Amino acid sequence: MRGPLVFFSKIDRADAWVERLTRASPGLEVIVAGHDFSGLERAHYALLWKPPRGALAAMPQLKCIFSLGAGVDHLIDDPEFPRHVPLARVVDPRLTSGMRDYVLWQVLNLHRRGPELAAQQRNGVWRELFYRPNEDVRVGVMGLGELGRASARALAALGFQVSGWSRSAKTVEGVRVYAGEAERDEFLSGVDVLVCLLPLTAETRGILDARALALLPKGACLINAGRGGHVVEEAVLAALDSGAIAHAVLDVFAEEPLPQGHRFWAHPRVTVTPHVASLTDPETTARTIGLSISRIEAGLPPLHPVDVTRGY
Ligand code: NDP
Ligand code: OXD
Repeated sequence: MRGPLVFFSKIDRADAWVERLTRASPGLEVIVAGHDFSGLERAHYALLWKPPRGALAAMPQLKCIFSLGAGVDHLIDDPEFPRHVPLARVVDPRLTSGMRDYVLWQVLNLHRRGPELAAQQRNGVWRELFYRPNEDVRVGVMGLGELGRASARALAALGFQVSGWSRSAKTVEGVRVYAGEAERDEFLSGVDVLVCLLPLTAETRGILDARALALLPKGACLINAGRGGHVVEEAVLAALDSGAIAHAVLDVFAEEPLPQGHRFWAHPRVTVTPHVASLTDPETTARTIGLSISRIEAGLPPLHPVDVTRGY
């Protein structure tokens, strides 16, 4: 007997998700949870984005937990996360193309000196700003997973010199690849624009600290669309203030929403976007979740399972 799916997200449209989920899984009971998770003991499935701590412990009969995003740190950081329950994440062509486009947009904007041109316009200044050929610009992508690989390939197709870094060795056409701790410093020291698309795990938290930023060539730019916890905020601000880093594009933050008055908001060389680099599409994702539920009911694992021990 298939029990209900509990949906929780403070930012996504619950009505749209309920409609898509019930279309993808006819007969599935979907319960939209508020902040109080009591009374949900019957749940067999949970689809969650940043649930309150302890929420998962209130659902002891779960057969699978679905992250409403590609990242799962918002779930497994909960000390009460039930590690014996299968966990699945979003892997979806629309999420991937959304991120690819964000990375292309931000890299091109930095390369073509968009922030400086915008400042010139604000000040009524007409001055030609020159830019280098794409082939002379080195872009490095940290994380060569679903999102990193697609972004790296698209950057290479535009003619940039692209490198990538991941935990295990990879082959990505047109991309110079580095792997593991041993090759991280060499990777960082050869990038003019660094794009972070890592998952947040015990190993990657704070990975972009003062030491790592100091390895980048002077005047390099940073784009962080992974998680806020990847950067040490004070180190980024210090590198910007000293000119070691020319510009930082930040989509994700240690605290979201980014608190009012935070220095990132008004820093002239920081671009802030509100965690919109790519968005989960309810239509396609609900279909995948429907397939996963059918698989689980048939005794199979869900699609796109997460290795909880590894953290991604
Ligand atoms: P994947 O799991 O497909 O890829 C993760 C990549 O990171 C892999 O290449 C992996 O290496 C690498 N990696 C993990 N740990 C380490 C480590 N310790 N050292 C070096 N490399 C490491 O994830 P996705 O590409 O699907 O997503 C990446 C992240 O993007 C998400 O976890 C999320 O935080 C963020 N995201 C942000 C969004 C936004 O709107 N800002 C939207 C969607 C996702 P290996 O290949 O060897 O396993
Ligand atoms: C995700 C995100 O993990 O939106 O999908 O950050």
